[in-house]
Amino acid sequence: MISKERMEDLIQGVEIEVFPSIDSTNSEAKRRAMEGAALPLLVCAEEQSAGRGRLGRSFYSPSKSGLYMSLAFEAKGSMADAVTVTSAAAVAVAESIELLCARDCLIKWVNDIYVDGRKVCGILTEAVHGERIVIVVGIGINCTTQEFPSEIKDRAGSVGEVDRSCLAAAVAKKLLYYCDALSERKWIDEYRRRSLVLGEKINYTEGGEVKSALAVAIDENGGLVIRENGVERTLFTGEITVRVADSEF
Ligand code: BT5
Repeated sequence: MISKERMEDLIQGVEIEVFPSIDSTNSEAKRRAMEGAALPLLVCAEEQSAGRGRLGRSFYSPSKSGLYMSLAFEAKGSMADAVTVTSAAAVAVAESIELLCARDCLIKWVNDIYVDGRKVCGILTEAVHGERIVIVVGIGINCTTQEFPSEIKDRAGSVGEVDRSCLAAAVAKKLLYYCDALSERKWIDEYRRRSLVLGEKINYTEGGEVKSALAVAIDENGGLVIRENGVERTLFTGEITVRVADSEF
């Protein structure tokens, strides 16, 4: 069970809500943010009936075998910094899984965490614009899930037995630490070190067209610098789907 009390012992100064079931923790965090909830706010659920990925995709969120969490906090600093939140979250998740599950993690630009060649976590960052700008970082980690729907069963994996309350608190703590000083990019070297795409030939889809390029660097903002026909450019958003060429990633 995910325990609110256990998390409150492990992390101070964060409002915490735990639901047995909810449509999406990101949707709930956004609703709360719009209602003026105190921040930072951590919303966790044992299962999601409408877990969301990017671009309208869904995130499989079965009961009690995963950690589905959203951390909402007020955006400080420039929006250039805000776009780096997803990469900060990827490092916070990778470090927490390595610490608590003893599994090595790789990060597939920009928002997927892989263990043993399988996606174990996805991250969805959204924002609520009102009197304050609130960033909502949604994180889904497969812990003990064994059976996946047929469309993802060859690509999805799990991190194994773990105290999900501890994992949630560890991720939230690290993410808040990194985001408290976003401009310092404290996580960027750890992001680069775990990159699955650096130095690889990739295929990316942009505007419905599949293109090939070489991934040459991750810049200071977490952008992916690619070389295509001798010309370098930087991919910024997670709205682009990247695949390492000739592999399952
Ligand atoms: C993501 O999108 O991977 C972001 C997922 C974010 C989920 C969290 S859970 C808490 C919070 N509340 C929400 O409603 N969402 C967030 P994307 O990169 O677009 O990947 C989606 C794709 O990953 C799907 O189209 C599937 O191919 C695959 N997928 C779906 N469920 C998966 C799972 N449980 N494990 C691994 N892969 C999955």
